[in-house]
Amino acid sequence: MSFKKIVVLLVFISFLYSCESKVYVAEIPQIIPTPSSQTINEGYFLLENPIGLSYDDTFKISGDFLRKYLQKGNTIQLTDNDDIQFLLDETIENPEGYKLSIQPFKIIISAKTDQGAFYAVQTLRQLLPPEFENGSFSDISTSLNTSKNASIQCMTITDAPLFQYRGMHLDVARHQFSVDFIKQYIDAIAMLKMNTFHWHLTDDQGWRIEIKKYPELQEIAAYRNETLIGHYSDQPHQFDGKRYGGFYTQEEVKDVVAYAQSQHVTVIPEIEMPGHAQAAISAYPNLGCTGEQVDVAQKWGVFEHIFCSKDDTFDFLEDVLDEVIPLFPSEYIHIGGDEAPKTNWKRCEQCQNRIKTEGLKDEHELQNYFITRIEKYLNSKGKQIIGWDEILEGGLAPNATVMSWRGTKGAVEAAKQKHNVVMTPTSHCYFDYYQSTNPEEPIAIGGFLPLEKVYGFNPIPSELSAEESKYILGAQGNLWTEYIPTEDHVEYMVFPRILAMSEVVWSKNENKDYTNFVKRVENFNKRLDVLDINYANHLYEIEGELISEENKNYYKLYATLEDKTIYYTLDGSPVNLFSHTYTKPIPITESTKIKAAVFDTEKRLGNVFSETINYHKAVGKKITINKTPHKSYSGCGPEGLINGISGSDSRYGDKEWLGFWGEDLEIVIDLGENMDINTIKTRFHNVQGQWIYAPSEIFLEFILDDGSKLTDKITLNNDNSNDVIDLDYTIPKPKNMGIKIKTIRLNITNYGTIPDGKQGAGQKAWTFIDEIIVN
Ligand code: NAG
Repeated sequence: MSFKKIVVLLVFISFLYSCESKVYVAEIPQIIPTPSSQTINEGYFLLENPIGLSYDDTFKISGDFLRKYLQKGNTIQLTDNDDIQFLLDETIENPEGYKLSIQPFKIIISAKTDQGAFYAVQTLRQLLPPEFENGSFSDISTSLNTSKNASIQCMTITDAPLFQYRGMHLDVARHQFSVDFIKQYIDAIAMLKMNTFHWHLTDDQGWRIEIKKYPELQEIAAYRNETLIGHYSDQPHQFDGKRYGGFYTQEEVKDVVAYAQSQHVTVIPEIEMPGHAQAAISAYPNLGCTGEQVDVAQKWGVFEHIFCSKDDTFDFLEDVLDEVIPLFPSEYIHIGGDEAPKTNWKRCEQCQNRIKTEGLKDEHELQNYFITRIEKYLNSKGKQIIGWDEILEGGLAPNATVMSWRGTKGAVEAAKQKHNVVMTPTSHCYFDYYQSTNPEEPIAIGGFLPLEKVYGFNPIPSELSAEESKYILGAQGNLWTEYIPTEDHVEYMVFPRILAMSEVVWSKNENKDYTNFVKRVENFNKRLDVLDINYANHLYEIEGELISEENKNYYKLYATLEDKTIYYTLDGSPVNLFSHTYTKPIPITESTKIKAAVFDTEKRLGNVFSETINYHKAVGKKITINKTPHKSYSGCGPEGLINGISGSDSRYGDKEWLGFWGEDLEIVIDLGENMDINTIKTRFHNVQGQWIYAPSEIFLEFILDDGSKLTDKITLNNDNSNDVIDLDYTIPKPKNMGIKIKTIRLNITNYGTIPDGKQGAGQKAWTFIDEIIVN
């Protein structure tokens, strides 16, 4: 210890003693993702110039990263002493694990690999004041006065990831983002100890990677003439009339890949096949089955122009892969495989010939032939393939890794066949879905994936045994960008959900706790502010639920952050600091409009929560459904269908809607007493692009007070593009005859297997049902 340091220590100790009220009580640091174990020790490491940093080539990437990080803003003078020291520790089991020991005059980073040490550095980074992020922490000599800020609490952290694959995906085909932004995206991935960037480079709406042998990919496939304005469901479709596009040159790709390597992030490129290929086919029509000249797609969805299975296509794809392979050191190449309608293959002579000569059963086996042939080629070049779970269709290519996105069924199937799996189910990993029910949210594709749901994701499907679970490599957050044209908007969709995902893939289940997590998010947001990263902030929003106890109904409010005070009104009037303070569930006896918000001592912190309870005759009564809602869309349970609250029009995943996959339903509402009932209303979601189809037929049965029954059959017109289909039924009663009803039964027939020519053809349709309003 240098003489100077001893003096500093003495000054510091006398400072602490001189102002007792300032004695600092150590808190567990607010690190995201939360480490495996952290122990607080006495004392501080003072950030005091000069600071020694020493490491050798074993820790080149992590050491260089820390050096650069500390030198932002030029406040810290680094020497090559060993105040901060990197040690090789072969006893650490997990190659990505590390130990970080903060001592009064030393910081020791121990790891078995540079990557492990890199994650220690990311933890250390979060122990420093946020201002270090942009070098605006200007005066480290102030450390003596602000022990909490510029000195680090002594502690020991031992840490390692739960999963080896920790990914984030970005679609640059629907909208493209600058190289600088892609690097910032990689920065965020690395900061959160994630290690994979899945770069979705080609799709129907644009081909974004330079392939020198095929110049028309750059000239034609990289540009679309115009783009759909607003949401796909807005009718009629309107277009902006502006040419849109661009591509990354191979030099830019190399630059991005090298940048990612300098942060221990692997870049997996995705070249989509055989579907989502319309951009490529627009440049080289011969690659399709019909030879037709098609445009680069200008709207979103699934397109029938897919790669033909003729040899010319394979020649093209092999040439493309020959240029892609040397750019990406990654073991994996993602070959897409999703959403390939077989319409053209069915009527294509060459594809039908291929089916015959290869002895294939049908077009699904042809899909398998396609993927397996590409896999063989890539394996021969030392690469492995990953594909979306449709690659299970017609048999799985021998060495393929499956990316399970349509729920977890694909994952279970693949793991049971001893194939590796990466989990990205739409229900928990699609960051293009809405994250709040707030009507002011920017437009999103649909769905509903709030922070808490991401946080609660367990990548291991419950159907798997411990042995089979080993095939689950990890999980990934996906960002499809149909509705995300700007970089700010990308950040908004990604943050804070990426924070939750980082903890899903890194932290042990027993260390996870949502209440504690959101507090850490609140703290982390300060770092994002300094980093100038845009994020959605729904931390100060409120949630509510109707509860029924002993035949009485109450409304319960919850704040995301438990330490905040909720104020509310019940007459729809604006909420302010003079409104009621919420202390216990509010009795509800009539239709009510609740407004509520979280305030600190002087101002409102978040958006105003507003909920309308439409008090109808079934509210709080008994309801049973013969099927359990799908676990990803179980809302607030069957009771949610008679809680007086309707779901939002666009967010079928909110807690008021219930989702069932391919099942017929019987719903019984027991009113408990005979009532005069005239109408039954409900709604079904019908967003066919997401395989949600309103049912065509519903049978209604009413049991009257004398035990007799009234029945009726209702036919719904679901063959249109309305997102929501209403059922609005008035009970036909003979004139002047009052009838009393005690039980209502609805038998809802699922739409069935989705027919050819419709989105999701061949799949089971989803049924989504909202509030059943009885009056
Ligand atoms: C799916 C498509 C994707 C689209 C996204 C939107 C996969 C594997 N495929 O329909 O092209 O952008 O959903 O959420 O996700």
